[in-house]
Amino acid sequence: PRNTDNFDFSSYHNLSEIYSFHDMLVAENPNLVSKIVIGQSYEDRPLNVLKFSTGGTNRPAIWIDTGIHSREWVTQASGLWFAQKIVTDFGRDPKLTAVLNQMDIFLEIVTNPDGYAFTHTNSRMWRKTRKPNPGSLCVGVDPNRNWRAGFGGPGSSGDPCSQTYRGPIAQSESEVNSIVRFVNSHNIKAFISIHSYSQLLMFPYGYTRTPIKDYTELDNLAQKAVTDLASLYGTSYKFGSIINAIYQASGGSIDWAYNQGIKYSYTFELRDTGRYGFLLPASEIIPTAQETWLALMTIMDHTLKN
Ligand code: ING
Ligand code: ZN
Repeated sequence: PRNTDNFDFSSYHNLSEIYSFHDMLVAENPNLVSKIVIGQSYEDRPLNVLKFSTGGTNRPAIWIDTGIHSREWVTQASGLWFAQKIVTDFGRDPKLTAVLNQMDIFLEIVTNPDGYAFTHTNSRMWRKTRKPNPGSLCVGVDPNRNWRAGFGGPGSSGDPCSQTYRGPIAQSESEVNSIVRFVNSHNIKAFISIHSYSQLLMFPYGYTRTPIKDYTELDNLAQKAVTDLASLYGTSYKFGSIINAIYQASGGSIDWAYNQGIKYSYTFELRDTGRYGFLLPASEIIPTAQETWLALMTIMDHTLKN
């Protein structure tokens, strides 16, 4: 497609198609959208972040990432749909317009581009980064065990061949460290990281059973968000802290974000509950993105008002 109106959101796209989409969206909406390259991946691909902003300097902002695990294709596909939704709803939807009148939204659609390219060319089920591990034939680090939040603890592995290999040190992965540097130099109020699958909305912690200070507020907001999500197609989500809702996991991004002082730190597991798993049919992309958007709006609206 030569413009985003002809972009097919109901099918899965490769990396070059997604990167062209970024540039088309910026070209078509220069007063709202810009592209920031926050770093380079291990294989030297740009780490692109879309910035949606109506002006100001260092405004309070919402961070959303999709595709940190490359095989979770419905997440990158939903990220594309969110990007288009923001430009079409700005000035029309009062809630989103209110958010953008005071806050910026940062959206990293392909958070693990090397892995994503590899899922198209070599191995559909690739999850990790593509950095070689010295002394091992196994490649890659789990970019959601690599953050400095309980790094090295239970629910992560020291084995380079494991799907949850944490890496040699916290933030060893460029894909992770680039976000760390970006977030630390911006005014982020909500940090939302999107995975699939399992239909869950979770908040910190994953590395410890100690409840967060804001447990009640985040639990109540999660409940409201999943209720709003279900209002569209009846999709049922569970919610709770990571360690209670799914399993213990150390070195995860939202635990790090919360400990940096970003109160509204959430992670989604999108459709489905296992029938198709990571291989979700493309016919479910748009409904998944639409219902997820309702939950995102609930979180963004609450962030704006608090
Ligand atoms: N699930 C997440 C994982 O990294 C998760 C669950 C989210 C753990 C946030 C810790 C923090 O294991 C998938 N499907 O990747
Ligand atoms: Zn994941």
